[in-house]
Amino acid sequence: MKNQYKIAGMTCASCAMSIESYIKEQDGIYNVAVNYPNQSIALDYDTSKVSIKTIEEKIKQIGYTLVIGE
Ligand code: 9UX
Repeated sequence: MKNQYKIAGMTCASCAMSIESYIKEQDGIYNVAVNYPNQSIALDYDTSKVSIKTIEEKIKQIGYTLVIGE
C-alpha cells in the first residue's frame, strides 16, 4: 500500500535521513521517502506484514510523530 502522511518533530534535514534509514530496514517496508521541507513521509508497505499503527510506533520510538488521524 502506498500512502503519504505528515510527520512532526523534524528540525533538520538529517532527521529525515535517520527516519528513512530506520524505517527502511523494518519488516514489510518496500519504500520510504521522507520530505523534510514538506514535513511528510511517503510509505510503500505490505499491509499483511506491517500496520500503519506499528510504523507509527516505530517512528515514535525514535522521537518523531506520524500523523495518521484516528
Ligand atoms: Mo538534526 Mo534531527 O542535527 O533529530 S538530525 S535535529
